[in-house]
Amino acid sequence: MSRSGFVSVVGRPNVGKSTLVNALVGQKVAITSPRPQTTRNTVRGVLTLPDEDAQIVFIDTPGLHKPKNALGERLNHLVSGSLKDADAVLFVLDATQKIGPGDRLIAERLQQAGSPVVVVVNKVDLASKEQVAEHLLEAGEWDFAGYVPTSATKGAGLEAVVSELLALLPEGPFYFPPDMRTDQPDRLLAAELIREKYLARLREELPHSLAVVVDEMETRPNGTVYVAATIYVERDSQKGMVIGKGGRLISVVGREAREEMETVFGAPVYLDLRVKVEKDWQRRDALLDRLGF
Ligand SMILES: Nc1nc2c(ncn2[C@@H]2O[C@H](COP(=O)(O)OP(=O)(O)OP(=O)(O)O)[C@@H](O)[C@H]2O)c(=O)[nH]1
Ligand SMILES: [Mg+2]
Repeated sequence: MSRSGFVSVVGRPNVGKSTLVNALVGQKVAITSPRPQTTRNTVRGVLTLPDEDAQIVFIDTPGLHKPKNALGERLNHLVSGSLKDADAVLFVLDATQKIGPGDRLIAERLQQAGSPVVVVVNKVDLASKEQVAEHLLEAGEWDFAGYVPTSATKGAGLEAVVSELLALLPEGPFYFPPDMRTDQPDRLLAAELIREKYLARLREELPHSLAVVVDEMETRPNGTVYVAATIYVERDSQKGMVIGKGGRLISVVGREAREEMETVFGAPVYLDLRVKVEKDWQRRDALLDRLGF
C-alpha cells in the first residue's frame, strides 16, 4: 500500500515557508519575497517519491500574525482551516530571529490541534551554530515529533525533512498524478508572479495594498499565451507609484513577469497589464470576495 498525506506548512510571516515548499517540491509553486505577508492564499505543492511509493502534498499557508484588518483575519482563518485537514505539520522557525511570543502561540495551537509536528529551523546559512543550537534546544521543550535545521535557499536539510515526514505519513492513495507539482490554476500562478515582481521593487506599505487578478488567459492559435491582468491598488496616489515615471516600473515588472511565465508555462507570453483603484479593498468584505480571498 502506498503512503500519502497533507502536510500543512505554518509559521510566522517571512520565515521562509514558501521558499521551503518550492525547494521541497523542486519547482516554484508559491511566490516569495523579503516582505512579511507575501503569501495570501493556501498553495499546494506536490512531492511524489516513486522509490518510497509515497506522495506528500505540502500546503503553504500565509504567515500567522496579529490581524490588522479583514484580510488579515481571513488569512489566519485560512491557516486554521488547513490545520484541520493536515496529516502532519511543518512548523517553520527563522534561525536568525529569537523564538518569540508569536512562535510560542503557534506552538500552543499546534499542541492542541494534535497532528504530529516537525519543527524546521530555517535560514541556518545566515545563523551561527550557537543560534541554531539555541533554537533547537528551546523548541525542543515543545516535544514535537521531529526537529530539522534547514536552509531553503541553499537546499540544506531538505532530505532530512522529507524522511521525518515519511515516517509520519499514513497509508493512502496518491491524491495527484505523480508528475503534478501544484494544483494551482495557471491564471492564479500568473497573477502571483506579477505580484511577486512588484513586491521585489516596491517599498514601504504599498506592497500590502496590491492585489492582482488575471481577467483573461488563453492560448492563441499561434501558440502565444495571452494574459490580461488588472493590478488593484487602494488609493489614487498609489496608481502612479505602480505605473512609475513614464510607465517605467510597470514595463519592467511586466517584462520580468512575462519572462518567468514563459519559463513556467513553456510558451511565449503576451502580457497586458492595467491598473485600477479600489478604495480600501483590504477592509471590505465584498471586495475581498471579488478579488478571490
Ligand atoms: N538566507 C536565506 N534566506 C531565506 C531562506 N529561506 C527563505 N529565505 C528568504 O526569506 C524571505 C522570505 O521567504 P518566504 O518564503 O517568502 O517566506 P514566507 O514564510 O513564505 O513568508 P509569508 O508568505 O510572508 O508568510 C525571502 O527573501 C527568502 O528568499 C534561507 O534558508 N536562507
Ligand atoms: Mg509565503
